[in-house]
Amino acid sequence: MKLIIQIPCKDEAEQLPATLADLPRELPGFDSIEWLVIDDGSTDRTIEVARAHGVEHIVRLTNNKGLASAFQAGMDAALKLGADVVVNTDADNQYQGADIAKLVAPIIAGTADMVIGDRDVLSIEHFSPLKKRLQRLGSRVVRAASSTDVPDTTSGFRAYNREAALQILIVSRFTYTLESIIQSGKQLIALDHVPIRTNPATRESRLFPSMWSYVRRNAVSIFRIYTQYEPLRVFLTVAGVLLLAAFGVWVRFAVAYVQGNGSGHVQSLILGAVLFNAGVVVGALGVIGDLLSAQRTMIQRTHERVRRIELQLGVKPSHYEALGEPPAPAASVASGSAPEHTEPPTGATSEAADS
Ligand SMILES: Nc1nc2c(ncn2[C@@H]2O[C@H](COP(=O)(O)OP(=O)(O)O)[C@@H](O)[C@H]2O)c(=O)[nH]1
Ligand SMILES: [Mg+2]
Repeated sequence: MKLIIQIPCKDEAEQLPATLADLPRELPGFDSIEWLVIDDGSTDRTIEVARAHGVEHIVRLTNNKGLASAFQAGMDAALKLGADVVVNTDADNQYQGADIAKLVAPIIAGTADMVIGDRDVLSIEHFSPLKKRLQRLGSRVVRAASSTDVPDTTSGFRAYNREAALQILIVSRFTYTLESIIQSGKQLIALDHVPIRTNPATRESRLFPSMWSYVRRNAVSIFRIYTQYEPLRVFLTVAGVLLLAAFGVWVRFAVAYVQGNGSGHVQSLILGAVLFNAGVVVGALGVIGDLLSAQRTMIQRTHERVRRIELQLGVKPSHYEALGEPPAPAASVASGSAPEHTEPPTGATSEAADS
């Protein structure tokens, strides 16, 4: 069994040494533990620092793609590097390396495909009371949307087995934490959570420069992801409200009409018609959304199978730099997570190897 611990990084040269020093190199149940840093267009010495501290694998995105894209690139690479279990942790030493044993335990026991570290948000000292309340509210919404019981939905400290890693396909560019939970709730991925500890904050969050941006981005993400997965429910609810309002206004007109004052309430008649039309249109959007959602499920299943085939074929990870290897030639780093040739272009590689 191989465990790969992946760390998405954007300009983390300062924090990375302490984070890496805390990571385990041996754990019961694993023959090997390797580290993978996904460098998301850092402009500092993140890569050199990672190398100097023993990171075996680097996925180097050419420019800043955002945490969700980096996470997805990391999962893809970890699978192709032969990981049986992938653990994701943050570069800022927020989580304690010793807790990785707790994270992987349910996976080794075969009782979960994906395990989320629960920080017990209420007990984190550097979170303001408002942030704690928002966290709890957000987590409640995600639990309802995903039909799961994950207490800490924005935790980045997680373990995935191969099946979970193969199935999860993040579309959102900004957050993977919420989408992966909602997706797991809808797919054949068994979720579990374990209590974990956190270290005092080493710096401010880079993902959320302010409380307002935290609320706005998470609220928008939850709404968009929920609508992607449950379009019929969302749109039909809105359509129901509009139709109900339309009938309410029409009843008002009908009462006035019966009382002989119909001409004084023509506005109600028109407003009712407008609301009715809007309700029908929104309902139709729900039906279209539902069809798209079914398409998405099909595409996702196809994608999962493509991944399995890629692994069998031995396709190499994209944007990948192994220890001691020269940087990948430009031609092979140009295309997102698209499959690549199993052999790097020979000319460029041998030239680089000679030098
Ligand atoms: N790939 C990628 N990772 C990022 C980016 N911004 C932050 N991160 C990483 O995401 C993790 C969490 O970031 P952090 O600033 O600690 O946010 P927090 O989770 O709110 O504390 C760290 O490992 C960061 O290096 C980014 O733009 N791209
Ligand atoms: Mg942090």
